[in-house]
Parts: sequence; structure tokens; C-alpha cells
Amino acid sequence: MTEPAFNTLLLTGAAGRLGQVLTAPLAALCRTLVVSDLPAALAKLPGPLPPHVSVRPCDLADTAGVLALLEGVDAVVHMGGISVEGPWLPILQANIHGSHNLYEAARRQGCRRIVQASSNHVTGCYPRTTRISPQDPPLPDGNYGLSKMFGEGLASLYWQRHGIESVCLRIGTATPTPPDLRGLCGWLSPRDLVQLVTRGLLAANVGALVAYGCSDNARSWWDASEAWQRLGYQPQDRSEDHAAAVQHRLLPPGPQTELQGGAFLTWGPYDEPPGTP
Ligand code: NAI
Ligand code: 15L
Repeated sequence: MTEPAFNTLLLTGAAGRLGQVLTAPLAALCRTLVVSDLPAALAKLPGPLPPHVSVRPCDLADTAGVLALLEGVDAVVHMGGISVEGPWLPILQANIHGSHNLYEAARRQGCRRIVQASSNHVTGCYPRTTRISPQDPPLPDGNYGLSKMFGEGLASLYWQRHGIESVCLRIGTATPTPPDLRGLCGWLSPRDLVQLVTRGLLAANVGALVAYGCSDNARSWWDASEAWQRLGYQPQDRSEDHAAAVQHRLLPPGPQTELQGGAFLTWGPYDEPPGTP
């Protein structure tokens, strides 16, 4: 039998949509997989889990809790946090404070690699007519995209200052099949998600790499080839195979159809109550 690549892996956001897709494949890469999420979310996690999976409830905003969670962890797949556009304060806590807690805990506990879910919403204000690469400046489309920019900033800082490697996956639309016309550009199939995250963990010398996360989509807005080559990622699925079924599904004309971020551009701004910290 071949030795597993890792002793201990941590998966945050394990009860979420992508966390549930990733649990079994990640369990196959390590001796112990620690799966973590908010207590209420973990309570709803469907079983059974593989025997070497350890379930650890933790709020990412809890600094001491996250420090304890990282003890003995070799690498992290960070899927936890708020996954849609919304008011600032919850996003500040879960995504910004939470991701900062994670990187600080990684530094203090000697963890060497983090694969984090960034998002296409880091560049959601680019027109759909523009083809972009990770080298183009971020143009976030809201609070959520801004928080994912911060996550990419953490990856850069902790690589430059502390030698922790990161792969930031600007995931497009990770669903079983593309949901609509926009999804034909950014769709990431479940098996391509698994391959991309696995390559993010195993590829050598990634530094702080930003990569778009999508399948082999003919209509993609993203020039992803350089980062994919560095990761050794070769998508197996093509959104075009689903085009006939979904290309008629689109929103009414406006920024949501002109810009890459889609429906998130129709949400907010949010009027926070005055005096909130
Ligand atoms: P999801 O919303 O289904 O899962 C996120 C999980 O994070 C949830 O189980 C939630 O309980 C947990 N979480 C939220 N706040 C937390 C906190 N303070 N502490 C601990 N856990 C917390 O999201 P999904 O779809 O599984 O996405 C996973 C990651 O990938 C997210 O970071 C999301 O932003 C990102 N992403 C997802 C895309 C998609 O198409 N599904 C596209 C682009 C990025
Ligand atoms: C994301 O970042 C979200 O987490 C996901 O729910 C989708 O909305 C996706 O982007 C998208 O842009 O389709």
C-alpha cells in the first residue's frame, strides 16, 4: 500500500456544499482528516464519515479555537466562511477575521500549506467582453469579493514573511452542472474541483499562487493556463456539453448581465445600523 501524502489535513467549511464533495477525496490523501465547521452546520452533516475523519466544531472567528484546531495539521483546505454577497459585519467576522485567525494559527503551529477558496467575485466588475488572468488587478463586486481579496493578501503576506505556501482558487460556479448561461463561462465540475484542490495540496513550489477555478469551458472569461500548468491541473469536464440545456437561462439586462459577477451585482449596498462596531 502507498503511504498517504499527509499525516493530518484540515478541511474547514466541511458541512458546506463543496466541503461535502471534498471530504472523501481528502480523506484518501491523509492518515487523519480533521473536518471543521460551525457546530450547527456539523450537526446536519450526513454520515457515515470515513473512520479516520475527526469532527471538530469551531467558529473561524474564535482566535483561540482556531489556534487549537491547527495543532498538528500539515496542510489546510479552507472552504469555510460566508459564501455569498451580504452585509459587511458577518463577512468581516467569518471571512476576514476568520481567515486571519487561520493564517496566524498556521504560522504558530508550523502548518506549511493552505489551499483556500477565493472567488471569481474578486474580479466580478470586469466586463464579460474582457478576458482576464490572475495578473490583472482585482475589481471586486461587493463585500464578499473584497473579503476574498483579503484572503489572497494573507496568502501573499504569509508566503513572503513566513514561508507558508498557498493556492488561492478563484472558483467560478461549482455546481453539479452549469445552472445558466453565465455558468457556462465559470462552471467547475465536482470532479474538476477535487482535482484542482488535490493539485493545490500536492504541487511543488507554489509560493502564493492565484488560479481561476473552472472546467474546460470554451466560453471562459479567464486565461487560466499559466497557473494550471504550475499546478498540473488538467480539467476533465466541459461546460459546453450542457449548453443546450441552460443557455436560455439569463437575468434581465443590466450590470448583472454585462459584468462577470452576475447576480451579486444586484445585491447591496447594505445600510448597517449606526454605531455597530
Ligand atoms: P457553503 O456556504 O455551502 O459552505 C460554507 C461553509 O462555511 C458552511 O458550512 C458554513 O457553515 C461555514 N461557515 C460559515 N461561517 C463560518 C464560521 N464563522 N466559522 C466556521 N465555518 C463557517 O459554501 P460552498 O459553496 O461550499 O463554498 C465553499 C467555499 O468556496 C466558500 O469559501 C465560498 O466562498 C467559495 N466559493 C464557492 C463557490 C461555489 O460555486 N460553490 C464559488 C466561489 C467560491
Ligand atoms: C461564489 O463565490 C459563491 O460562493 C457561489 O455561491 C456562486 O454564487 C459563485 O460564486 C458564482 O459566482 O456563481
